Amino acid sequence: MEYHKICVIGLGYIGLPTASTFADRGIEVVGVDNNPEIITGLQQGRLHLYEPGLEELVRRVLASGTLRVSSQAEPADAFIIAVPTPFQDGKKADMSYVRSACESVVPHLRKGSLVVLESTSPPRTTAELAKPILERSGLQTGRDFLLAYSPERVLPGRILQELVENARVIGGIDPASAQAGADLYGIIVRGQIIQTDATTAEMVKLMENTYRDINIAAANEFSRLAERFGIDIWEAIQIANLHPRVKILSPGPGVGGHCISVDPWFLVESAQDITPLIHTAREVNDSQPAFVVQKIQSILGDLNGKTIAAFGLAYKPDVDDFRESPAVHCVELLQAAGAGVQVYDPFLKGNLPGMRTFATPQETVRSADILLLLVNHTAFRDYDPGKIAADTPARLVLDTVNGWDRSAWQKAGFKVHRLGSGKA
Ligand code: SAJ
Repeated sequence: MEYHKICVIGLGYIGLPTASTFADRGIEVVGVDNNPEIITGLQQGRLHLYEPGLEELVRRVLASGTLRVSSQAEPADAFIIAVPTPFQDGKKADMSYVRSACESVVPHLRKGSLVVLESTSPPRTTAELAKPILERSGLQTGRDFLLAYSPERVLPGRILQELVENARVIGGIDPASAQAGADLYGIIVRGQIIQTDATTAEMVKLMENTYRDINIAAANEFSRLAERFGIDIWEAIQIANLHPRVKILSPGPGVGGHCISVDPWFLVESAQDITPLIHTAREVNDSQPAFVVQKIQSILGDLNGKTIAAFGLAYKPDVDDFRESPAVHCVELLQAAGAGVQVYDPFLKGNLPGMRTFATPQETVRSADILLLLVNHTAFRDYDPGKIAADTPARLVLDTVNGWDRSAWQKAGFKVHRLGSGKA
């Protein structure tokens, strides 16, 4: 199938890079978002999110005219739906954005059009939610239009490369839809394109993120055991990973972001009775911030009146995304325990509600009792502990991500504690 015009619905972390990458191949792309601020900003060349290389790409395709942005969907050869699927209280997927995106396509659907859902969704969403809504157009799936599910699997921070290089799975509601999806993504993808059915593609995406969540939960539980048994988890994992069939991920203050900390719940919600492992892994990772707080209490005692200088609020290194961030959760728990927390994150523009943020590391460490490393941002790793020591009365460090060189900080006069290290 040939594609001359594509309509991408949702211009967030996935939709905007996807729309721009297609536009960069010379395809006419209309990017649609229902947030007027996003549309106005993009029309003026301003992006609402940070991703390496994206701003330059978006400006280029807007200037060349291959990408247009709009608040309304329009007829196209293919529609790509890339809207969020957050979870609501009670850990249930909020499918309202997917529902309204499908509804917005209905008036523009034509015979022969392809619709692809990219949003991470509970199993059977394409068949049981998207299909009936799209058929309100009077057209029938398979006979009149094509429908597929193709999960985005790109890593924030590497989105533009991974969009093109990663293997891409296309799950069709029928084989013709899978083939049409493969033709569409063949325009931009250099990695392998695998065709399957829609529900398998939905499961693949959820399994990948769930597998990672369970692996990190194991690492977090190992870090607790390491403290109990007086060993260093970072050393132990490094050694264990020399085994050719072992790849344990890293412990840390918890698992955040809008993907791994959310997606496993879609499986638990869909089949509560047969998912105890997935459920427990989520609970282990969600309880990790409380474990960090306990560790600080074991170092400082009562936190009332204590000042903590916390480094990092983002959900992971070198991103400007603070959603479901375990670092934010750690700070909130420390505040609830009576500590004053002074926070610094170079990726934060403006402020986050309830956080006392500072513009420089120097101001952040002033009057602190302890320095707490919560996110392994590259910029933090480059700190000179000698210079920091001159700006703070603190002589204690808790590193939750193994980001700071212990001996360098010790040389500068700090007593260094590390999450998962029970070694004296
Ligand atoms: N984390 C750890 N230990 C680790 C690795 C990560 O504690 O060893 C934490 C991070 O700090 C972060 C969270 O886990 O808080 C998630 O970070 P991540 O880098 O593992 O993943 P995401 O959420 O940024 O992106 C994931 C990716 N999925 C997989 O690697 C299987 C990405 O490919 C997906 O496209 C993305 O989810 C998504 O959109 O679903």
